[in-house]
Amino acid sequence: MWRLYQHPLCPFSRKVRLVLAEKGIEHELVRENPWDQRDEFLDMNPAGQTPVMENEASGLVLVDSVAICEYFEETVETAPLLGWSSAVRAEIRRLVAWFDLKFYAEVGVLLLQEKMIKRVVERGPPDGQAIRRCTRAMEQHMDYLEWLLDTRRWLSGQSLGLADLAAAAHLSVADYLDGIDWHGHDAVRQWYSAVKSRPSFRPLLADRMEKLPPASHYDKLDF
Ligand SMILES: N[C@@H](CCC(=O)N[C@@H](CS)C(=O)NCC(=O)O)C(=O)O
Repeated sequence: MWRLYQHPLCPFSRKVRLVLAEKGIEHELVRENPWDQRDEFLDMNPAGQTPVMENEASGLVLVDSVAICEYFEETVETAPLLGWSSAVRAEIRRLVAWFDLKFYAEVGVLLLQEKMIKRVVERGPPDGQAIRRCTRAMEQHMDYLEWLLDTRRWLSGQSLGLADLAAAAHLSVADYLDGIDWHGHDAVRQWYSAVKSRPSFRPLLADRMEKLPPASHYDKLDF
């Protein structure tokens, strides 16, 4: 049995949860607050970041969401998520990196810092300037997604792939924290609603962070 050390509002953990669910890999969730820096957790991942996966039987430990997703893509044939050609795989990897690096740095980490860490851990007020910066960046990312989805059914082409799961995982955290203005982004809304309707997404919509309820539309399929 696999164990996934994860945080409910960690987009990288959410991406891995979606991959595991799409591929039907049995696992147990273990709640980890990265800011606690537990010794046992640092022993598995000295970087102190979620997600981490551990196989109880073999003792194998996998660290980093990209490494974890690619491990399961290589070892489990069900529901291939990386595409059928080198060109498609390159495009999927580009988009996964876009969300994991660019979106997270410009939007995700700021929202988490201002709306989760400050409220739940540090008990301080959010910084208005940081929120405004993040709102502007979010608008640009939504425009870019809208442009991509103008010509594509899914982000990397005609079928759902890892790019969709990565993007939806990151957006779902921003949406939980009420960081997305959906007005004027109908193509993105339609695409997100399609990902949101998948059985793999349901556990994420049911997940709650204590002392931090989600935006009221967060778990609605029609939002
Ligand atoms: N490249 C890593 C990034 C993971 C990451 O940044 N996780 C965040 C939580 S969403 C974390 O643990 N932050 C705590 C820290 O960086 O100290 C991955 O893809 O897994």
